[in-house]
Amino acid sequence: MGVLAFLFVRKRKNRTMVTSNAKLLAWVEDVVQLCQPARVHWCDGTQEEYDRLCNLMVSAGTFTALDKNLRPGCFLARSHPSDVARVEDRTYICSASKEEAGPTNNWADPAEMKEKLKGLFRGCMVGRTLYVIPFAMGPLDSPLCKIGIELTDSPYVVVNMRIMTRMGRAALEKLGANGEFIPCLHSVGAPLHNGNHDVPWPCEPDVSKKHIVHFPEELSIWSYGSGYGGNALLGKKCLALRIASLAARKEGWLAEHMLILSLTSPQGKTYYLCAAFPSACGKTNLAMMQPTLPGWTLRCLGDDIAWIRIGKDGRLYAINPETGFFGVAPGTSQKSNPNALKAVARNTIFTNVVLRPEGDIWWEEMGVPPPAKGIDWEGKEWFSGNCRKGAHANARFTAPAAQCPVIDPKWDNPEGVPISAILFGGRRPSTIPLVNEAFDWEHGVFLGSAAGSETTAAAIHQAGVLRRDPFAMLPFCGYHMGDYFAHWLLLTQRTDRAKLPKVFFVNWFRKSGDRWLWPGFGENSRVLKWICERIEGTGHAVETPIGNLPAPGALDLTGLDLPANDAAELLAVDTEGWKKETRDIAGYYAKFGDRLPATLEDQLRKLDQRLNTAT
Ligand code: GTP
Ligand code: SPV
Ligand code: MN
Repeated sequence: MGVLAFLFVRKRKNRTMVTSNAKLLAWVEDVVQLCQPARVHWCDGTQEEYDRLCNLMVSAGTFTALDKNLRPGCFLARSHPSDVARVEDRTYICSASKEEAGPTNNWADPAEMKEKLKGLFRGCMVGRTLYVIPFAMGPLDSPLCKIGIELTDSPYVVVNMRIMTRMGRAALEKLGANGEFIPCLHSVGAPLHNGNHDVPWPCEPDVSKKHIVHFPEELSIWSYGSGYGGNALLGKKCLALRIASLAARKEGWLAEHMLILSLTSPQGKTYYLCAAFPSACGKTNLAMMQPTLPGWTLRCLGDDIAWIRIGKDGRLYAINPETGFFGVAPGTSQKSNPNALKAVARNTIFTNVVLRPEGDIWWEEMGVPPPAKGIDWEGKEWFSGNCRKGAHANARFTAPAAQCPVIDPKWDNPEGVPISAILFGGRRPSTIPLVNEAFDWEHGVFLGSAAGSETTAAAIHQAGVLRRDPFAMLPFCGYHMGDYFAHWLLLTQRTDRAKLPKVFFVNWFRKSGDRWLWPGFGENSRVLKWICERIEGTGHAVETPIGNLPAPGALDLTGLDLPANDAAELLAVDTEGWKKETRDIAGYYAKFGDRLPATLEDQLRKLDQRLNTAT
């Protein structure tokens, strides 16, 4: 027997000990044949394994261990400059027909794409270890829990997945001998041929070769060429949003790009809220915000993804399928998000931030002075006053959710929490008011479908351009967006409409020139208070052509130094701006053709009429 064949038998033996799931064993075998890794490692999810992989990455130069006193258990990674954010242009939904993927997704013929991917994956793990990562999205005993298996050649992915998901032996046990799993194949696309030295951040630097591909028919994911964030941590956007949205449509639930929070009033009543804002538009910040209004307590249940189903009582219940935060670092400060700062005090992985000489980290608008001299995200010497930014705009931290000081006691409740309000939002420097309540469910779905936002650094594209980002799901919906709207509208038939949450649209990002009109962050508690009062039926509103806005004096601005003109502008109906908005929405809706639900067309027509009667 040759050495290789011998190794193989040993490995196979090892594998049968780990699981008896024949489908999983066969798939791993196929991937080993295709990708030709040097070794296979089945992840058990233990602390010991995590520590070993972190140390391995320190030796390889991928990780820098931070100072044990300043940041215990923390590491810094610097990615390749070509690999710093999600690649939306390289992300595909390969449904049987282009029509099913719809006008908002990149599509390619599934058979052709599979062939292309096989070409890319052939031999792509030479010289590397293939890690088998069993993981669960959602509490293991939740009715919504889904099992995924990620096969990756990146130890960085393994340790991040351990923070972000319920990873390891328990997930494999839940899968059992005959359970179903979502196959998630990932490679950084950088084989290590004979004696090639590894680099700190292996990836495929040619962006045109990166591929993030979803196959809706077989519910599988293939990701090639990137090691960063949502491109590589496949439980997150690929599984928990794109693939889950397909499952949700079929099974009658919702997979959403939403935070989940609880808010308790001074009277002791608790409300659960979900909010969908596009990437880098404030979910993590709102999810763990410190209310400035006395007597109000906010707790965090999730900061990025919510899976929502109809409970036995007919209300909507949300769970957070993740167990960690992959949050935007720049801008996180004691003032903006003190709870995030506490969450990243230990056991956290920082990617693309500044390294301080004393072994701590720094980023722009951290609220502490920069180091006189440090190392920037590209590994170059960097000094304060440098015109270059030290941290990448999409630099992130990966931190365990349980470390958030305001984590809600119900955050990993298998049944989830009953939702009283859903918020939509985005970065809108003009026109869109601070807060607007939908008249009813259909109007709420209309507001969500028409949501727009200025683009951010979370994806590789031009930042700061206004684009429609319906339900903050533009890059994350696994099927035709028109059908997705219809799925939302259908909820009135699946449950009693009186049990559905109230819907609001918020905008923290109004500007006057370069200045924010609204202070945001903890002060957003004032808006949440009004929302709770509306849920209770006590808050006052005025009916306007665009929705219900806070009546004069209804928004609690006590103690806030907000100029009266700014307050008025934040809550005014900008009729001309909205007329422009309706024209823009009409143009956007035209993309969906006859898959646009008539209800939404009707909503747009009625809005137009209301605006025209108002003047
Ligand atoms: P993803 O993780 O990409 O989905 O982003 P996110 O929606 O969680 O966004 P996050 O909370 O990380 O905020 C991103 C950026 O928006 C940061 O730079 C914040 O400082 C800024 N931001 C968040 N909330 C507010 C706010 O209320 N007002 C203003 N002006 N900026 C905010
Ligand atoms: C987002 O872009 O919405 C994120 C970061 O939450 S990533 O995980 O990279 O998708
Ligand atoms: Mn996100």
